[in-house]
Amino acid sequence: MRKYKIAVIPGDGIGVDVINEGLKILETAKELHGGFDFEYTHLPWGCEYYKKTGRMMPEDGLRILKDHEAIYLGAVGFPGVPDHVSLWGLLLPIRKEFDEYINLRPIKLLKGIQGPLRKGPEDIDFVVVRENVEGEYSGVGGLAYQGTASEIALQTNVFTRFGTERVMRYAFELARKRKKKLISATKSNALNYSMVFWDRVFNEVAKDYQDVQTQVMHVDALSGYFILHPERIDVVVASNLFGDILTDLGSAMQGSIGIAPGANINPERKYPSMFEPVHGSAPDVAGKGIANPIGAIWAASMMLDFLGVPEAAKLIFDAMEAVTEEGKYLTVDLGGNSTTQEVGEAIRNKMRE
Ligand code: GGG
Repeated sequence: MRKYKIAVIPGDGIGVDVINEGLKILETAKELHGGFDFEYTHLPWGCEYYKKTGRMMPEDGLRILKDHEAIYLGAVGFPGVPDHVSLWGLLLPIRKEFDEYINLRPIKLLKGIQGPLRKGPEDIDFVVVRENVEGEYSGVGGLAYQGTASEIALQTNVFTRFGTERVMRYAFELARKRKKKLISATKSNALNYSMVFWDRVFNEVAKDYQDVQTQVMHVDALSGYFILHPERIDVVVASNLFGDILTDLGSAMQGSIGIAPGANINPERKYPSMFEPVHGSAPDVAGKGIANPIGAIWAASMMLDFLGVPEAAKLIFDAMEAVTEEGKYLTVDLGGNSTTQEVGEAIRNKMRE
């Protein structure tokens, strides 16, 4: 029996509710599929932990996580702790330390969900490959002359050849397995060093993938293209910031940010990869039991796929989509009135059918 060591960090706000449902789904998948088991390490890290200790995770937190095959994360951030402190205290160090340089975010309209565009599930089905450890989120910068009229803030974008090339290659390989179409999100007309470099590396790597049809689009124009012609999109490769923004737009196209999953992957499997819903902790909804668990459940499905049990991943995905298609159990963000637990239970029941 294969046993997977999973570190579970529900984090803050609705993270706790949705990860709870995700864990129940994982248990059902294990029971129905058979042949694998989980060993969970439950880690109560996040803003509450910060309020008690002054840290989002213990000093040896990354060492503790390293001993796992995957990390299942809910959400980070809560009033009382500045957002940049919570993000840089937990989520971003994990991505960087474990070289999770691919952030994979499927933008797929599930059956039964209307979405804000007049498009069907066959029209919205693409993937954004976001560079996840450098670029605009490299954390390099500084403040000077604070509190004076001359105050300045610098935030440096770091694009390395190594980091840029590897994310491009990953995106080309993914496109090869799909419809062989890849769009690179750029802004090289204004960002005359970083994005000119990004374009140059993209065009160089493209020479090794002549079978993949490529397009280079400025990120502002690409945002409009998402809305107007999603059916023409297959795979998008984007820098850290552009990918973050584009995938929030994509999640709205999916009908709700509550649905969207994300996988932070170290493709070499040298370190644990991390799976999370795209949404944050939503303090306004926290504790009400109405958060949509689908993003977290879909992330659990992506985790099983990554761990090497694609049939169990598909069992979860199909059940999830059967529930949205039926439309009987939906949370408030999708126009329903079901609770987080009711949606989770409906998905587990579908898995058993
Ligand atoms: N689900 C994890 C979470 O809380 N994400 C909120 C967030 O601000 N994420 C930023 C990012 O993905 O870079």
